[in-house]
Amino acid sequence: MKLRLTNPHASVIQYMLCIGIVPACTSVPLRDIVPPSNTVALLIKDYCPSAKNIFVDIFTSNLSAIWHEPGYENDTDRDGLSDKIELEENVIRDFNISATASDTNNDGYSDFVVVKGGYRAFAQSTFPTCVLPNQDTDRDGVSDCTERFIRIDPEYPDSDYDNIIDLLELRMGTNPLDQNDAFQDMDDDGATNYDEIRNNTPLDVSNDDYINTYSYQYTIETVADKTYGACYNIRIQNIPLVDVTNGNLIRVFVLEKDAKERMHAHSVTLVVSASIDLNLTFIAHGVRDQVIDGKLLAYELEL
Ligand SMILES: [Ca+2]
Ligand SMILES: [Ca+2]
Ligand SMILES: [Ca+2]
Ligand SMILES: [Ca+2]
Repeated sequence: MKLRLTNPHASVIQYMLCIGIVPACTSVPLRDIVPPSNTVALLIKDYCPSAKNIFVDIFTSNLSAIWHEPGYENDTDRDGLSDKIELEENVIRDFNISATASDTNNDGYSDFVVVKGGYRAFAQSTFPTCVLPNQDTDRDGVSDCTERFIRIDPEYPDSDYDNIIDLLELRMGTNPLDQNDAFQDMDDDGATNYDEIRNNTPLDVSNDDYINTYSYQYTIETVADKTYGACYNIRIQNIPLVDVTNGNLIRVFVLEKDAKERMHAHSVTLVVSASIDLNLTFIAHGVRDQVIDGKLLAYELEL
């Protein structure tokens, strides 16, 4: 069941209301505690913020997976909708989407926008023309076309100034236009929405031993002082992989603020085959919006 709102921010507000194909914000029995069968770690060595910028925080997301009650589910096309949702016959029929294409009708607006906004197939032809579907001016992982369409800021990675970038608010279920929701605790489990997004735990199911096995672990070490700020070694451990055919795409966002307190987002993207059978640590040197191809194993590994 979908609730269709007429408010111009409807598609944004709906995220927060947990409205979707599944019942909203309910508690359901959890699976037996089985830790992820495979995890990877990423060590970012010698990350130095741009001159005069200060390091704010780091966020990680395996874009090939998404929490969808009751578990951590595959998202083969990395659009923020689980395969489970996108393989439901009524959803395919109503929304004209698929589990293997993030933008099934190729109009520049992802299946996520279509489903979360409640735009059924007949309504999608009314969307504004998107000329540059891959343009992402603020580097927050959400295209300019989409940001304009859902009325968030395409030129600023954190539209509501709560230090969580727009992509992760959309994927995880907070409202990218509500500055107050970051430090609320939607599921009353003692972890703020901010911490849940940072650590990869669901906002609408109380954390328990099963969920905690999926929680990222961060270690941030200051390695050198510079005239303006410091440099860091950042280790992210326990990044769970899922078994998808096209590899897991893991993106780590590093947020900086400049002297005028403006936020800037940079990222490291790691593409790693789900078939690797070791718990590896990949190493990135700095954060330069680089992509590391974990299929080739042609980069530095810490074993
Ligand atoms: Ca999907
Ligand atoms: Ca963007
Ligand atoms: Ca935000
Ligand atoms: Ca919580």
